[in-house]
Amino acid sequence: MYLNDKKIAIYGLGHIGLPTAAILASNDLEVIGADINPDNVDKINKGICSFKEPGLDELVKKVVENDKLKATTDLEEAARLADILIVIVPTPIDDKKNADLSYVISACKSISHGLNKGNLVIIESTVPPETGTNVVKDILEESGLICGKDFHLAYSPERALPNNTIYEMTHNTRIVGGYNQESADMASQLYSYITEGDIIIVKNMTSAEMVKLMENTYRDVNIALANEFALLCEKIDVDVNEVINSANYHPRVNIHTPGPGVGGHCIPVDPYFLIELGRKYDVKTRLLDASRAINNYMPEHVLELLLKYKTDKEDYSVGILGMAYKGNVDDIRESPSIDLIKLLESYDFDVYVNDPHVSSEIIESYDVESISYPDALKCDCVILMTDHDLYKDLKADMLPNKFIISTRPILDADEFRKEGINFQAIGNIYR
Ligand code: SAJ
Repeated sequence: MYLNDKKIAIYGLGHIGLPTAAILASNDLEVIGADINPDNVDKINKGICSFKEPGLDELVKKVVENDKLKATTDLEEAARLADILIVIVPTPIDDKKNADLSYVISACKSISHGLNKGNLVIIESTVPPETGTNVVKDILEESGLICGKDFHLAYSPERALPNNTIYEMTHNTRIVGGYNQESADMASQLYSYITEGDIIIVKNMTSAEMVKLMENTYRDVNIALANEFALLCEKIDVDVNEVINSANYHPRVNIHTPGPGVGGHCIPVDPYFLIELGRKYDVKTRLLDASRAINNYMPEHVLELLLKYKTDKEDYSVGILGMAYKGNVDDIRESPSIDLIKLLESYDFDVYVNDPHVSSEIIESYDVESISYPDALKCDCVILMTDHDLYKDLKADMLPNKFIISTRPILDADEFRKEGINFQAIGNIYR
């Protein structure tokens, strides 16, 4: 195995980079974690993980204690020392909804200053198609080395669900696309070392970049379809989740779940990379545009339900259950709750937010008051935005003001309605 005695540098020690570094280090490989955030680097070198991910704390602590993982802010030194260099930095979108490649470019520039002959560079960050061939390759060749000859370059997208990252990283299929066959073979050898899943080598790097974007865009489009079904079901005597669950018994139907919008740093972001590709090559992305518009509208729809079914009471209070973008995570990136909070600013409601996974400091940085779960339930209107496990035990007698808007299918509407609760839900309106 060519990996023996090879050093691996991981650029970006976030939700994917840190688990990747820890898993590689736990396979007896020497790993250098390179990150621009000194606090993050200090914490990791003390064996501390700065975000919640089951099993990761223990893994990081173990590999740091065994001297298999060491973090640094010296990105160029990491490149000089490493044989294999993996870039796993964020690729957000800018205010024009275009990919912001600044982190990828910055990491690659650091790498090019320390690149050595025989090195293998792998990009894992989600990027627009052709980034590897049109952006990364040129930056790395600023080292004076020739791609495909002096060093190797490949692309392999991460696929890991938060809260299950370690298992998925060591079991899911990996897609690999190389600048050339040798690059692809070297990258697939590395991944076969850490995952029991299959390694699928596709035609080239651009193909692998496209696979990732298609996976997440598939989800965004199908969530938009579920949301549009919900909007239709609100006009008739139907519970959208009952009919979706029933339709999904069809062996070839997999309708997703309606919700208050699409959050996270992947699913609502990645489709814009394909929309950008469409603009670049003058291809109309009608479905992708429409799906993004539907999902972006859903927080507004939650507000419409509030305005339609609220009472005219003075000093009306709204208690939002959940700041995180989805259940049982502490991540608020692109969260629909943030969109709803911004929409509520135009009204004179007293807005409170409860979230057992998100700190009060973070919640209150959005100019709302963080509140306990019991106190949130005392608000004139309670809005369930995030499907945290904590909220699944909510009962009718816990709602003194008898009005709730549920955006997630974790409560039984009939149970609440027979107790006289004004229970309004996305896709299931109570008349
Ligand atoms: N959502 C719905 N209805 C659904 C499914 C999701 O409204 O049927 C909402 C969720 O509430 C959330 C958003 O969509 O707000 C996205 O949730 P998600 O579970 O579909 O996906 P993420 O954001 O957790 O996606 C992660 C990503 N990986 C990482 O964040 C490290 C993504 O790249 C993966 O493809 C995805 O997990 C996965 O499913 O593996």
